[in-house]
Amino acid sequence: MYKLPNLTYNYDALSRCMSGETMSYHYGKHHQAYVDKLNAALDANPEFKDRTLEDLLCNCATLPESARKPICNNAGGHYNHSLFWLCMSPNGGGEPTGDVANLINNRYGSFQKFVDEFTTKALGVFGSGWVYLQPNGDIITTPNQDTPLSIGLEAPILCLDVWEHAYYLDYKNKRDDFIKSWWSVVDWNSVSERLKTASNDN
Ligand code: MN3
Repeated sequence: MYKLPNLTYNYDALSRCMSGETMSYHYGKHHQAYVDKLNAALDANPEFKDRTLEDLLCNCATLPESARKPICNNAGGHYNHSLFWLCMSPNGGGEPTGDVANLINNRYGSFQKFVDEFTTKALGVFGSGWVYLQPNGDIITTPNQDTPLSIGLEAPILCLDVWEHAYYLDYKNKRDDFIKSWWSVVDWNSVSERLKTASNDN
């Protein structure tokens, strides 16, 4: 049985970017719904119950047609949101240092150019989807709740939810204002930990 991951901060702890109301709906209702529907999909397809979340996502294409959508969409929603909460902290913001700074500067020239590129991609997501920074420095997007794993890529080290439910209560239709303020809560320490894990795995 999948469960919501514990948050390491209160609902209103990120209020310089997202209100407590948004957090409580986003985590308590939207993320919870992906967890509940994933569990229901696995109840209906018990032969996949002992697979890990990552294994399900990496092998979406091989799941039988009837199980694929309910398992992959909801496993993706659970995976994406679990990562999203880790990418933010009340102590976040500022600029990365160390290996993350090197990755970004080598690839984009400066932190600001990286922010501009990530923002452009985030604004370019048509409808609902996600933006990711990959361990190799690529910035990629997925539609809906697809994940990098489900398209054969490595686990991302940073992600941003650009579904309307992530910002509509606080910013209405202004996705650009949401993205601008999101940088003030990004937890670069957690990004750095994931980059280390990715380098060790390779
Ligand atoms: Mn969401």
